[in-house]
Amino acid sequence: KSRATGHSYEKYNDWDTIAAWTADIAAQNPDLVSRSVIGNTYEGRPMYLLKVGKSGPNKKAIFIDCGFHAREWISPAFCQWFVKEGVETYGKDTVMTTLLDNLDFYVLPVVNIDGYVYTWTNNRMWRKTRSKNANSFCYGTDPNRNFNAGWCTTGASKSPCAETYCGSAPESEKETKALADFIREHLSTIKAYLTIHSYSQLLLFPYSYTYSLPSNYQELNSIASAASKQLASLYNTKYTYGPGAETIYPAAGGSDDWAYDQGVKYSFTFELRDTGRYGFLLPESQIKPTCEETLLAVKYIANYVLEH
Ligand code: ING
Ligand code: ZN
Repeated sequence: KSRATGHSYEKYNDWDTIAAWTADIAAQNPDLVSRSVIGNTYEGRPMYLLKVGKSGPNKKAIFIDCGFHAREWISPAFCQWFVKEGVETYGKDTVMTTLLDNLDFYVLPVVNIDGYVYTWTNNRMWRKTRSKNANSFCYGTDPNRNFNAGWCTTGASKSPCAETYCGSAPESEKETKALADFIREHLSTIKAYLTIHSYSQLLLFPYSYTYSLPSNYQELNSIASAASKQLASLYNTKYTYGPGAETIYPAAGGSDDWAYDQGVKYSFTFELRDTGRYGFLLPESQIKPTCEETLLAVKYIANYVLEH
């Protein structure tokens, strides 16, 4: 039975509601979902990770994270939606059943929890973490400039007051360190890395820190093309896809580039709806259609990874 937490898949949920939801969905689906903690945030909040899949031997895994950037509220909404779809359609939808029988999905519903809380309480447009910076009155590091992938060489700032501050060192943030540690510890099983941002309707893949193309560029490009086509099949939402540097802007220290260079050869950044009309303030009425179309793209990529 669900608790009276006020959780809704078609609303933006605050952190306490999401945290309670992670406990509930795991308790209600013990054969499909388990919860762990991969670390604590700067302000001390536990970083809950959901493992979604039927237990079995030697399973490949796909890592999906949401909520890198605090103000991109549609992103955590998608991670919640994805887990819901898994538990509700397992045994009914043949594709989802095959995916969960043969793969494990590690879903991190909110990476930057402190920042997310801050967008609910103080500043709806906050992007960064909430760590204190030495010798500055400004707070926070951009978690997507804080990974060890050409760290702070392009499209990032060394100024603690900048929105793209790369931090004092790679993985200086407790949140990025916890995520990176988890991926390093599970590199033998993790075959794909998906990180969900908004907005712009883009499907990006490496590299963003350099204009050089990844070794499997052609494969990534054709996966992105097919996934975008799947996504558009529902509501005709148009996505642009390609390597980050040329498709959006050069930017070093991103998690997708880092995961790729660790050997996770299917690494993608989604930039969900819209293209700017509402931007980060995407109305709740668009949560369901956005999540449904995105799910088609994610299922396509997961199925590709399963078969390759
Ligand atoms: N966009 C991403 C950002 O962090 C990105 C784009 C993707 C940069 C991958 C680097 C690597 O700026 C948003 N909206 O956050
Ligand atoms: Zn973002």
